[in-house]
Amino acid sequence: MADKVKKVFWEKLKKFLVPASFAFVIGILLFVSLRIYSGLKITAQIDRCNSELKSIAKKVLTFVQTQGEDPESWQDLIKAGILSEIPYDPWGRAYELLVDACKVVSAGPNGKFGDGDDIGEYWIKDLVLMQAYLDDGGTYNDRSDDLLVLVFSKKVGFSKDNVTADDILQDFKLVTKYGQPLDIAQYIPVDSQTEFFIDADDEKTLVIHLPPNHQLDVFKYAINIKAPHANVIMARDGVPAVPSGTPIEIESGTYNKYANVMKNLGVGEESGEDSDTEGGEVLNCKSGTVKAADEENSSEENGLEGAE
Ligand SMILES: [Ca+2]
Ligand SMILES: [Ca+2]
Repeated sequence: MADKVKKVFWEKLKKFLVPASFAFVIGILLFVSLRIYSGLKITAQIDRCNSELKSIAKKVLTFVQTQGEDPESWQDLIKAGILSEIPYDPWGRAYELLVDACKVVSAGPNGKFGDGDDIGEYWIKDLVLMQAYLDDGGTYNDRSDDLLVLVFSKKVGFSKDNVTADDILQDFKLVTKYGQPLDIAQYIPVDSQTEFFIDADDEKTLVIHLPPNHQLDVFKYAINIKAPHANVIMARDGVPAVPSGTPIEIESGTYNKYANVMKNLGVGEESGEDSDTEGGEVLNCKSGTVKAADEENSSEENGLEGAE
């Protein structure tokens, strides 16, 4: 009798257990395949995001090359006919244009900017010295107003406070066209009064007022300057300057682009024409103040003497 009861019990249990475990297994399979599916989906979205970013970065570079300046927003690219609309990432959020970093960024799968899953692409990655030239500052026979003008591939910043022009100059390597290194101190003697500023129009151009006893012009067309090392000059996004493989020739000439600016710094005042020309702005690196070049001729305020 007891056996019969047992048998019936087992029969009933089996009837329950078989479909239950079947459903359980199906459930697990479903769960695993959903996870795989969403993982694959995210991977595909990331791949798409990466390839979109590459194509957008190329378009921004086209803008920079054709317009000669960085775009300020997507609207600039739309106006220029390079983009038809604001680009969106695979998660439906607008890509961001980080102009200082020369980078296009997606907030990534989590939708938040500034963390590890962001995806980005530079249109200009490295900070490289593009051009270097001597500007005679407006007075041909006077070395005291001579300038060394350095044009970089992207906006520059500085990695430490109270950087002096001497720090910057010592960060360069001078070599002859034939590759022989030169002692920079011999040609640009250290002078703590040396002033420098970033051209506020493009923020990529660094202008160094050379000490009056510099010898750089002796070389005329026979000297190269190598891109700086990482310790002082950096790109605005904190990417350190990388030494360029290609030395850049210093052009020697009678550029007067900065004569107006130097006049405002109290240098070379007796030089020729009174320039009320394009009043660019001067960013004084030490005080961090921006000053309109045609504001006034007050050389005391804008800190030539604040150099030490
Ligand atoms: Ca993110
Ligand atoms: Ca001069």
